[in-house]
Amino acid sequence: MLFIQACSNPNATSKHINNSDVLVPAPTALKVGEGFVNPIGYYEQKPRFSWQISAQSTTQQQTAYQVQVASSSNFSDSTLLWDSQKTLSDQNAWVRYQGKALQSRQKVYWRVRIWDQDQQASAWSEINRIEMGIINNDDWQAQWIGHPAPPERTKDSIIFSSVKGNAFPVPDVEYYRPFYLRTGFQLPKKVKKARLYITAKGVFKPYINGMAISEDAMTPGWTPYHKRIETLAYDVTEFIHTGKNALGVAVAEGWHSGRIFHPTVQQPTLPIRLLAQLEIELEDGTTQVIASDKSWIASNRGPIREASNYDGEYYDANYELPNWSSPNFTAESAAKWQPVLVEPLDPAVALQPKRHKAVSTTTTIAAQNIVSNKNGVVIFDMGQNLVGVPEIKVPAIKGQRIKLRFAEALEGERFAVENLRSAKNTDYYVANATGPITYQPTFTFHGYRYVELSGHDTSATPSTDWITSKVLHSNFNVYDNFNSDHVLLNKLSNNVEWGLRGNFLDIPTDCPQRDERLGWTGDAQVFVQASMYKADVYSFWSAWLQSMREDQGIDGLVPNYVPFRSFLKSLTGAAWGDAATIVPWELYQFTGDIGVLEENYNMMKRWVGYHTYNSYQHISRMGSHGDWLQPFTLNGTNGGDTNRDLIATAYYAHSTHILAKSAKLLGYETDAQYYQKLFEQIREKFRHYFFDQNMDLHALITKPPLFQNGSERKSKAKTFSPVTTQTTYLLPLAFDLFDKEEQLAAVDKLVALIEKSDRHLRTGFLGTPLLAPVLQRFGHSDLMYDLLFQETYPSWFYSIKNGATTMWERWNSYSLQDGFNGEKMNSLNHYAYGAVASWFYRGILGIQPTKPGFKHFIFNPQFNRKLGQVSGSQSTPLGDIAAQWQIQQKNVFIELTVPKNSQANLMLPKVNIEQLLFNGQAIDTKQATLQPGSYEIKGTFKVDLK
Ligand code: RAM
Repeated sequence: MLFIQACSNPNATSKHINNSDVLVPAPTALKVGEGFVNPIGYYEQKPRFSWQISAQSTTQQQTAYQVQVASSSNFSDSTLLWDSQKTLSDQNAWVRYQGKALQSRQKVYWRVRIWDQDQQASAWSEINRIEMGIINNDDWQAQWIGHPAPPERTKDSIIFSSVKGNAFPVPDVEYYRPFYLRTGFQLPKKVKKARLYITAKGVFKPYINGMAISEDAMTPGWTPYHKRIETLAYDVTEFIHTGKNALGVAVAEGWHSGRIFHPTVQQPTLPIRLLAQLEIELEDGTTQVIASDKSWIASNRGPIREASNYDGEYYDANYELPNWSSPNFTAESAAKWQPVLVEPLDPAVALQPKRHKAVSTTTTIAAQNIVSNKNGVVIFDMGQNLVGVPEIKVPAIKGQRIKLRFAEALEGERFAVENLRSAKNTDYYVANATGPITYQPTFTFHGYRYVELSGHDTSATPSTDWITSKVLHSNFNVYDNFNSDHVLLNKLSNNVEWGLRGNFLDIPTDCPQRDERLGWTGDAQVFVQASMYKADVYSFWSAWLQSMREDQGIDGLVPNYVPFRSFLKSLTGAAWGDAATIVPWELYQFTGDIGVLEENYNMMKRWVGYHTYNSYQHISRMGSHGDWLQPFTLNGTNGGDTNRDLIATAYYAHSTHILAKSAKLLGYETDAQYYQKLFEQIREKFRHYFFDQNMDLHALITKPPLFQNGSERKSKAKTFSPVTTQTTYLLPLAFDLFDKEEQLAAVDKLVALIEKSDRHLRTGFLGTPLLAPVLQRFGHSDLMYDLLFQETYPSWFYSIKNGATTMWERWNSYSLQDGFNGEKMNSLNHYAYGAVASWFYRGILGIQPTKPGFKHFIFNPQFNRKLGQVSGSQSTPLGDIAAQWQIQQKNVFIELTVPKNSQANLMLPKVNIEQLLFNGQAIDTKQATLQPGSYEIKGTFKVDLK
């Protein structure tokens, strides 16, 4: 194999370089932690620093770096807090600060320079900043405040009474009434700087001097509130001025106080509270702190009468509170408000800066079409199943109630809402005058494609500009990074993106529309990899992992959903709780950040301990939801036919293997050896316990006893006849549980099963994501293409042929002909089956990481005659990897960009390379290690493409 050194820019003259005369451009793309740029309200006391080699630079590989952190932007000696000095290393990301831990509100400056392959130093980077949030409870002066009305949940709902026709026969919906809080303050001097630190038990929206200070929604988001509540920090300097000012905050129940799941589930009373601290620095250097305390006043007689995540919002304009958040609020108005109720901070509940971006409007979508307008009821089609809120601009009649309902699909022209179960997803607006109104709900979100409007002024002719939708999700960047010449494949990629958007609303949820919307761990572990290809979601996942650590039981149990609420059932299951090992591991593979393994190692280890506790002689007896929603089950259950002990034991082995590898990377040698041995023992046992010599399942398998001491299961049956499924083979093949020869036999069995089902998948949540990696690894990418390109049930394209604009929960959730399939649990926005999108990048496009963080990757596109052209990119800590390929008869044209500080190997087994050009210059090789730069490859196929 040849080693190609990409030639440096021939125009660059080489000369001696000193610091004032640097040719090597400064590093760029400076980031802190999991991707923050100049953060305000930062969370990490020992931040990690990342940068990239400038794309313009002739530097190919970094050989050393120097990071400096200082309390002043002049970096004078006396202000230096940490200087890494010149450190010989190619690491350009996740370099950990080693100075004194940063404290609440501390502001620091940082910069970096690097040395290239010729030991030349770069210029210093631009100076970036970090401003810490309030990191300790003790650093708050504010107290929790709330409305003095009794904290009980109330049932006197104006709108959500008589829940009829739902899957769950329920009493009237209970809710907390939203309320408004305010205070006024006077400033003698000009403002230099102002920060608002704020959070709620519930959800909040802050206003200063009559203006909303941010676009964030549903803040502070959802964490295990009994242990930790995230706080937000805002730069509000612009909103405050000399003289009279006012701070007002509206609050509602959100996840904290609102119901979780359907209303038959008994839930505790958790009142809504606000915590706010406005810190103002005046020009003369004095400071003023406006903190939530007993001087504030509250009103629950404002326009947002009711608000609930599941049920919607009720806005009555007759209750509007003029000037409530501005200094012009009159004493007369104030007299109708009440003094607030005050509670101290609870030392057991940590207040910590939010460690990922808050939810915000990321896109606005206009209604595409009016589907029907009958008897004063208008149905709008947004053209896309989405998650967010509408903004309506509608003619209203005084005193009349405008009603908005939301549905994911129609059945003919019927507005089908049964799959929302008990979630009412209904917004109301009561007009206080006749004429056009504009309204957007504040404290709710809906999953929908269609909007039904009624109660408006029906003398006006509706038009599509009456409704736009504000798409809400955690405010990260979604990449537009995959394209091909195949319409359905592009649509699938797009649907996966919409599934991601819709279910990344502060936490990763199963679905965004019905009375569930929970952080199901199983769904998350199957989708994490695909999500990292599609969006900048590292901080999103890391934040959720913190909640997972907090929700882990003392016995190591990791719940089925995170955040967990103790009043909910369904504690854990294999493959679900295994998110504890799989999510950190996948994040590490993508980023190369050992920090994520460090942070989660203890949780991973305790989870494996829980597995061990639930196993008998290495066979797991942990229950699970099984290969959830497998199509064509023999047993007719949602859990599918794949044997549960086999699933649980495969995951036990897999998690143990991940743990062993993580221990090794972290330098925990004893653990590494112990868990590697344990992995091998489980693996050995797994093969013989479940499979015979022909690699078929044993006809009868003994059930493992339920208890550690070997005593039996309660059930009389001691054995079971297992059913062989595609997932039966996919799990051990993907998790490396077979020896070489066994592998080949197992692959044959798997392929035969797929052939037998007419080249269709028969897999649920667990098996489906493994199809592509397993089939590619064992040389069956063409079969994967067949599965992927099927248009009949069950397949990905089947949903698209039936109008899908998102990923569905079931392979047959809906059909154009029959509408919803009748199952009560049936969402049209579930990301799990979108896991296949990983293969678009890893397989079809061919970018396979071989070292964490894409420090090295293999370029190994899977050509198939179904596709003539594919292009895409992958964002990495080193920069973007971009690739495209195009097939014309027997020829293939490839373009590949290897980012700085990375390397790649070509693997084009089906292709004779005719020409390999680097920056236009011919390179005479067929297989090569490619250095950073852009390459063009021209080849001819050795074989006829399938
Ligand atoms: C459903 C959820 C989720 C799945 C569990 C087992 O309620 O929607 O997707 O993980 O069941």
